[in-house]
Amino acid sequence: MSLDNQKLKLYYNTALNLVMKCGPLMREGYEKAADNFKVKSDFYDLVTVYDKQIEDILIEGLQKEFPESKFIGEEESAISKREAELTDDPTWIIDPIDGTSNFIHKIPHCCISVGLAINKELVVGVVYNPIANELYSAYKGHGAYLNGQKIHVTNCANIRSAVVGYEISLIHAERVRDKNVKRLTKLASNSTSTRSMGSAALTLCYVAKGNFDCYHVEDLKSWDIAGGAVILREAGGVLLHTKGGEFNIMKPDLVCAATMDLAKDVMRLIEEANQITEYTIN
Ligand code: 2AM
Ligand code: CA
Repeated sequence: MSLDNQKLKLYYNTALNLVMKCGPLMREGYEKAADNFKVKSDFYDLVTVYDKQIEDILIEGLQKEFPESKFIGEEESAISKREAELTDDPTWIIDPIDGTSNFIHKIPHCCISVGLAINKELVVGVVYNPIANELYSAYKGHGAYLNGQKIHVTNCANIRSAVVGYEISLIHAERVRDKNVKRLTKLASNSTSTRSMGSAALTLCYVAKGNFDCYHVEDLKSWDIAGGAVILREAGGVLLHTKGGEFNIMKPDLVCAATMDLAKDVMRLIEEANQITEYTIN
């Protein structure tokens, strides 16, 4: 299927408008969430209610405008328990609330993330943090924007002068704890600063607009990454598979960086971390 620019722009504008339409609902959930802290089941249910409502609005709106669409969404996948499959059809990859823990705890760093893949290529990305009023957007070949202003990655080419993003909370999962502790230790010891923001989509945008210089994450899902991946690339960033090969949105283990030299530094440190057999914490 060949994709003309006008159609691409229509996909982009429609996604932008729909995502912005969900802003008030997400803000409402953000304000309410803390009131429900004490009751654990409610607290989870509440998040699910907002996640589900936002995803429904997005899917309904996109389906209506583009009946040819397929969808991969965090909520839809949780309900259907089907392993998501990416085909050549236009496929919207949706995370209705990324940064869930931030959302619940009133840390104003959470967002709605939407990516569009056509012929398995990511071509549109919209990431919206309605709490901080930050709307990141991009479509293939047209640059990346924050609230309408063009954004670009830094020119950082060396890990020693880099600000690195890393998800500390992934250490929670025992299966991947050892690898994450080693990699975090290596990257944090060799860079200027390391930050853990709790939203993969927004961290990709932070690299895109030059707050961070690089980010490495594994074991996440397509919807955590899709929207931010387009924004990062359109802002001039490098996006690779952790081992240096081509990035795959359906198994999005990634290194992203402002420059290829920096990406190589990150991959070298990951490799060194993988070789660690013993370490001492003192
Ligand atoms: P979420 O907020 O939608 O759960 C940091 O926590 C990042 O990793 C977030 O983008 C978060 O997405 C994602 N993530 C995915 N699975 C996770 C998990 N099991 N534990 C913590 N974060 C997870
Ligand atoms: Ca997510």
